[in-house]
Amino acid sequence: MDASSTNFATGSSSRSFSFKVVLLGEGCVGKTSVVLRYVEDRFNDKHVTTLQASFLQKRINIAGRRIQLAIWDTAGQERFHALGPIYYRDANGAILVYDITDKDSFEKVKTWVKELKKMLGNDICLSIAGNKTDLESQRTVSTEEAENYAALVGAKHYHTSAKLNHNIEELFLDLSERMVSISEGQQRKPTTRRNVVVVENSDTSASVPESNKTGCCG
Ligand code: G3D
Ligand code: MG
Repeated sequence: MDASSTNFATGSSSRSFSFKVVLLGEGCVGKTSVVLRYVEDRFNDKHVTTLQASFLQKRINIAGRRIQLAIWDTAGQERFHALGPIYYRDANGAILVYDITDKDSFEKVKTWVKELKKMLGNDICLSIAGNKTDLESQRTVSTEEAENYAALVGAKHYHTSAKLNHNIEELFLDLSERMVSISEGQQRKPTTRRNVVVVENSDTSASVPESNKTGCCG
């Protein structure tokens, strides 16, 4: 399913947005944990994944705007270097996760940034998450280096701990705000508008269930 084309109804005169967000990064850095913490507020539960990839949905409101996030998590293909463009195709935002105790995982973030910029240009909003801050004493990636790199490539950098629920909400909120800004900018220039679905009507019946749900990309 192309998550970014999900359509849903809005209430009153508010505007609605539907965004696809992908999680990228080396295996074991905590991608699944970050998503599960954000969407379901759980940690270290066994997550049922599909053969391909799965996404969880989350609805939020920002300043009167209703936003539906389809947050895509891998099924572990990154461990076999088998994560192809079909996964991040049409994404409005990407969260590149590394483990602050694992320097290689930070280098992998750089590889993903290059790949995304090459394939999707500058339209995609990027966030970089240095995860596992509860393991600060084992840190091998310096904060300065990570933040400088993020600034260089136009990404926002967050330090997170899925375990302690630190900065997870802030990470997604900031990304959502930036995706809305880009989308609203694009609406003023219709010719450059990409894959964001914006619905503006007065129908209050929602075509997508309020509850979070999983799905597979098929
Ligand atoms: P992935 O989806 O990137 O492969 P996972 O990563 O979410 O499966 O997490 C990999 C391991 O890191 C898991 O431990 C998980 O509990 C742990 N982890 C995730 N986030 C954090 C965090 O913020 N702090 C700490 N200390 N650990 C974290 P296991 O033991 O199940 O392999
Ligand atoms: Mg995972």
